Amino acid sequence: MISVLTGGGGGAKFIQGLVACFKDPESVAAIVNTGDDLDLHGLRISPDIDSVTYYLADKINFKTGWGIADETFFAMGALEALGGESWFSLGDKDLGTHLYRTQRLLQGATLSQVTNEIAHRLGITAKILPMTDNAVSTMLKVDLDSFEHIGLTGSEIGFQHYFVKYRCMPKVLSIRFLNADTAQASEAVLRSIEESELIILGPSNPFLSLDPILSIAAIKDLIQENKHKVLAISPIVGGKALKGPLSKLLLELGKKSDVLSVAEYLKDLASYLVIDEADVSHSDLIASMGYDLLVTNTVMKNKDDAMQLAQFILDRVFK
Ligand code: FO1
Repeated sequence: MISVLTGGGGGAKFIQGLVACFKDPESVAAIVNTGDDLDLHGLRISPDIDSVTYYLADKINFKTGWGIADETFFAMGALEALGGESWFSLGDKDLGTHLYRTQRLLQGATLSQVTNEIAHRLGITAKILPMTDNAVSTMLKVDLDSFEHIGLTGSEIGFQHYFVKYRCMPKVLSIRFLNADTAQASEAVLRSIEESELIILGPSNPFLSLDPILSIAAIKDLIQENKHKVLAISPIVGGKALKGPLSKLLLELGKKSDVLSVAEYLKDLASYLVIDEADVSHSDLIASMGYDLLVTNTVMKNKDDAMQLAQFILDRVFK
């Protein structure tokens, strides 16, 4: 059993490669960030769950890392023509997922149950586990003078407003996870961590994809108790994040945009760290933090790259 904590496109892409390395995909569990989730147009949208689902169903729009391939946006076009909110692009096929999830939640199903129903319907046997069935929201306190906006009063915005509406332009002052203190980790998540021979922190943004998951105390405690079997994959390569705001965020949070900052940040959680060949010069410093260091190509341009990275990890850890 292998559990992967994931958020964003990078983590989901890696999971597709990892699952492809197994003849029994049900031995892989994705523990997915739901801090990005939002209510929009009366629909409950869970972007990181959908990215993992679409990757594992081979339906993903590989170019963006979210949404469905060969998508159309007629519904959004019609909404826009009416002057409705259209900053968050929901494809016509993707809307089917949000309609189904919202309908099932209204009928009293949990997010875990709905996620499992959708995965099953799409022929996915790997486990896709929301970090919690409660609503936890990633909120960012930003410098209102650092970006163009109309009429924002408070300086705290939700993740999707930061990431999509304002295109990560706001200067981030701090991040918090609303309701994390009362949210319950799903039993399936805790069980999967306990039963796993290896727990992987995916190549995801530590602050925006991993921290929401770890903001649930029971999960963070269990990860730290099992640190000896935790492996992290650096989301930074050669001082840059392959996608998303991680580099900018590191600088705004007073850190350097390099693999050392990530290694420092994760050192109480993981015993292994996988870094890219581009960062091999940092090996000694990282090893001095106590990591068992693995160096390989971590840039996943396609599914084969993701499979190679996953197989490299499996070969080294289960040697
Ligand atoms: N990301 C964007 O940059 N622009 C969008 O319009 C957008 C729409 C969208 C719709 C559904 C969905 O599941 C994801 C979507 N994303 C979009 C990505 C989303 O912001 C994710 O949270 C990121 O992948 C980071 O986790």
